Amino acid sequence: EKPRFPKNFMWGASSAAWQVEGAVNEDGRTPAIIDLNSQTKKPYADNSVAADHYHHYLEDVSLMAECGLSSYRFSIAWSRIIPDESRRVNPKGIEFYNHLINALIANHITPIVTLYHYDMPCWVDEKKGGWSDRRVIDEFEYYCQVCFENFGDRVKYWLTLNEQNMQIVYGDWLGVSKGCSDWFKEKWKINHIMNLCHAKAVIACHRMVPGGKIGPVPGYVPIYPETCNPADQIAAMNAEELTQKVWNDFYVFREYNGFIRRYWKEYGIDPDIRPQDMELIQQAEIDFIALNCYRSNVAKAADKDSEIKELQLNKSGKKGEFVYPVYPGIYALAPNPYVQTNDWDWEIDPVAMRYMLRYINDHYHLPMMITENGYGAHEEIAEDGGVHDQQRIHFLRDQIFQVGLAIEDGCEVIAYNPWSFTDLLSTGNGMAKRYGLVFVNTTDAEVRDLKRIKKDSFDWYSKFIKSNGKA
Ligand code: BGP
Repeated sequence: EKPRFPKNFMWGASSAAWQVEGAVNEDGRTPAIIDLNSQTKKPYADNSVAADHYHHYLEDVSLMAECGLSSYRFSIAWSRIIPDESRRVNPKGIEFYNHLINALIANHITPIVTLYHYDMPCWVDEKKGGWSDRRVIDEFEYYCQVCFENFGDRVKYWLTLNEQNMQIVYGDWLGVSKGCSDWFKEKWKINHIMNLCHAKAVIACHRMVPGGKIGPVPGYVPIYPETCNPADQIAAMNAEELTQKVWNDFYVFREYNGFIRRYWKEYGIDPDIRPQDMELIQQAEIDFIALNCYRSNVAKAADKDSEIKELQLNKSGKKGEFVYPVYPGIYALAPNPYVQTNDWDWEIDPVAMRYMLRYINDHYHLPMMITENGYGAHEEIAEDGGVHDQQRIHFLRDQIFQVGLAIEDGCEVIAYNPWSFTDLLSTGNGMAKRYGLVFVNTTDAEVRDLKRIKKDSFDWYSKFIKSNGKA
């Protein structure tokens, strides 16, 4: 017996501006910090073209309609809207997103819009000090207001900062720690500034968007204890706190939890929290939690006198490169012998999806939407001209099944938006790690014809959606 999904459940797909749009120097967009990372440039990727969605958006939206999507989660590029410190609004930037939003709505696809997905404008960084300077808060608030004013008549679902927790946990990976000399301490200062940005966006949305709903987008990785040794359970709880619970508690309860306050004290790394900050944060009541979930982790106890080892992501797509970190006295991560992994050592664990939804529901009692979930793979066009991504079909089917079980468990889930609709740049492997339901014919080294080819997963998802999960 297949689980049932609510009638108005949104079946969608997901993307982010810098990973899909390309056209980085067109129509007044100015550079973003992420453009400068080596991982976004040749030979790793070519973000100046990416999937060229900027020029193919109409074709992409008609493919979404053909697939039967009822939602599309994408992000707005801040530097397309506000290209420099004069704060002038770029009409061409507004126009692009207006056209995209209108095309979606004309096709009965609900837009779900991320305000910030890793593309801090260079001007904010250079002229305002970037994430480590409180001046970013006003700039971000202003940018959000411009978005709400221009798109809030049609966009009702808004997301604040994509994976704020992961931006802090993987500071150097996503460019946030650029220029910091003591990341162990400074990450909490930056995190507090990000929290204030999140709060400003939530408050402005409620003030400016009639019927608007807004929430954060944590990246969630369930953490299982390696054994039933109580010490491993505590280590798993520490890992849960330091990679996600600190953020989720903050968004929902609007204060820093006891764990993090004690942690800051112990290491002498308290961030600068001013009394009016907490007053502001108190007003930022979120409407839902959006969740990105791809995999799970295992934690075990780490001796106080063991050696510290930093986590290293697998950047090659050859199995076995992921380095499990050790944080003495706090936790260490370990492989999971019970689940398979993909070529980047990411655990393939559908039950993680049910675990996440149950966990978030039990702790926070809020509606949830899934804004990312997907299978990254090396892919190419087969001899018959198709792209046969059976593994992605299995992945999505198993994950969605667990979403259904979580709904039966009593979780309120309103949308499922897998990553990604078309192929787009991965954060570290460009087009070498593809996630799309639609293949985009290009590679990192060479821009090809950018033709869109429906993968087998597109047809499967389409049939599945059209039966609202009963197929
Ligand atoms: C999420 C990010 C996305 C995306 C995805 C896949 O954390 O929000 O931007 O890229 O992960 O990760 P990757 O591209 O590294 O495979």
